Amino acid sequence: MLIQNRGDLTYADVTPRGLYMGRRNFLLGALGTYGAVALWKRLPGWMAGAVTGSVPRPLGNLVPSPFSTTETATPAGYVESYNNFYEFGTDKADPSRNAKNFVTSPWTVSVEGEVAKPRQFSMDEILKLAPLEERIYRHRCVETWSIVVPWIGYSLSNLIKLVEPTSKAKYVAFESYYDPRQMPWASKAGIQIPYLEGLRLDEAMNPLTLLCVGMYAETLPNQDGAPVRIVVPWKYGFKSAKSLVKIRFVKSEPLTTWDMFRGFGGMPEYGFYANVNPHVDHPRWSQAKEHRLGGGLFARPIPTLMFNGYGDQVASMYAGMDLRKYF
Ligand SMILES: Nc1nc2c(c(=O)[nH]1)N[C@H]1C(S)=C(S)[C@@H](COP(=O)(O)O)O[C@H]1N2
Ligand SMILES: [Mo]
Repeated sequence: MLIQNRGDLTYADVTPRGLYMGRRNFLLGALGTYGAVALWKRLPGWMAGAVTGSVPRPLGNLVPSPFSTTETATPAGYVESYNNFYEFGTDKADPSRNAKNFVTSPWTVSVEGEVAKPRQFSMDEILKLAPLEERIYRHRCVETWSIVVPWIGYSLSNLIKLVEPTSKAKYVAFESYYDPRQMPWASKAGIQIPYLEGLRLDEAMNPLTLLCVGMYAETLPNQDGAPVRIVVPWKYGFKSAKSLVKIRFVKSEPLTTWDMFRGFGGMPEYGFYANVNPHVDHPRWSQAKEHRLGGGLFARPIPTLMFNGYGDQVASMYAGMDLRKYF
């Protein structure tokens, strides 16, 4: 079994009841909650699967995090059904449908490059490497939608310290899983696959950078990056590589999928840093405002905050840098 439920603290113990019920409310909001739950339990498996994707397992012993926002979490249904995961299709609804049978066990993450102690981690090792925290983060996609997610994981720095980066390690490159047999949509995605991302070493060491193994008190659904992904809350969503298989420490800025991408007329559209910044627009749209998923059909866009509101913890890493040039 991939996941061991190591405690008896349930999600309901650490999370308000209303949030815990979010997924069912989203799916069946028109019905009363009790009726909805009763109906949910009767749904044939294929119907339930069509909406939620894989069947995540509960994760116990979650420690609350001082880095959590007090904002209300987005109902899980949105976070599980409106995704970017180009390996499983480019439409937001594709990953929840196409990743259903994605095989994520057994799984290993290889950590290599400029480190004194390169090694492979099994998923069991990753799950036990540090206490699992629930971190409620704002999460901002470059396409102007945003969500608030109770992610589960711990600071990536815990893993980085174990492998002991050498003095030559200045950047960290992340590589996502790619299997053309399981991900036949990837070849038509129009971007470089395997999905490559990267951070500067200090960004990767920042306590906010999360090695993420779950959300909403359960393991990650396939479409959200099972079994392990990165979450970088002050950057646009594309920096958060899903379904990680390789972490490589390198001397110079690594090539990434989106800074290699060329849009209309051969124009670059995405930079390496990708810090959330309301003052630097995307070539095709303004980045000044965002739409909170789950806010209802008539909700107004809300102003986007510099560094997605995490400036106190991260702004000093960019002191003296021109963030229009290094966007
Ligand atoms: N491997 C991989 N990782 C990926 C992507 C992808 O297409 N492939 N999309 C990125 C983008 S653009 C966003 S906004 C987030 C979305 O994460 P979510 O679906 O869990 O909200 O995943 C990021 N990580
Ligand atoms: Mo995104």
